[in-house]
Amino acid sequence: MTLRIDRYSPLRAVLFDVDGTLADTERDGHRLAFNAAFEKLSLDWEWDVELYGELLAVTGGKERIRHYMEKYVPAESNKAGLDSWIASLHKAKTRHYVALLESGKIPLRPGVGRLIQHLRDSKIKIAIATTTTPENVTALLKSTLGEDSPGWFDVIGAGDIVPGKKPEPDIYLWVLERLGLPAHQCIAIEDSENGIRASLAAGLDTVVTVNDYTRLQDFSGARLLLSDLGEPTQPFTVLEGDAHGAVWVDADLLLKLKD
Ligand code: XBP
Ligand code: MG
Repeated sequence: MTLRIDRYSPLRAVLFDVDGTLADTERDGHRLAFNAAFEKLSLDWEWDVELYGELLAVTGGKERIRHYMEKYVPAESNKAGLDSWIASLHKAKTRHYVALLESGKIPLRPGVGRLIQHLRDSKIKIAIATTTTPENVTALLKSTLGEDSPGWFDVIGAGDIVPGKKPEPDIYLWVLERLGLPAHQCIAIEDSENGIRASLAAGLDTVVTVNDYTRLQDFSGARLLLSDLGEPTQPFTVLEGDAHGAVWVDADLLLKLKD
């Protein structure tokens, strides 16, 4: 089917979350980078897979470090200059994380590259709405989709540019404003409860693709809950909702979800 996208189309942009949605970046990406930064600063902290899953309740790396300190090393969390200490620890973490991405070890999740290309071909805008640091987004896109791929996105909203990180809707509202589009002409793709709370609060229909850290979370309000975005050779599994007989996500399916 040839899609006719004009200013009245019910679907003019797709807003992608990053961590857990574009790629499985948390367990073998961010977590390892945090641990490498701790080691570099001679801290005897180690975030194992299970503890990291618990810490993911707090979005944003700096916020996550502060939360960990308050809960597990409270004496340390009272020290003077804590904000700048956390900021420099987090800078080291970002350096490790970007190096890890540049080594090409973290691939996109199934269907992500295909859907991004298809939306571009269909003249549907694409955007990013994430709590992660901007350098991380650029490094992930370049290492998976190519050097010029950050330029494919009409808007990239990332990191500390808004006051409230997810589950606050701020980053989605920021991206919508820059796209110049109302929420009802857009759709969000998320992987976590904090993420969908943010997107729904911004008024966005939301498709969720779960991962190992998020599959048991509460996704009430999702238009569709899927294992992943699916590929023609690797169909998705529908966990909740009506996929209208589709086995991979494309613009046709996303448009049907807007009816
Ligand atoms: C997920 C996050 C991020 C990363 C860490 O965000 O909570 O904070 O875990 O990134 P999303 P930073 O799913 O919205 O992309 O350390 O750069 O904050
Ligand atoms: Mg996410």
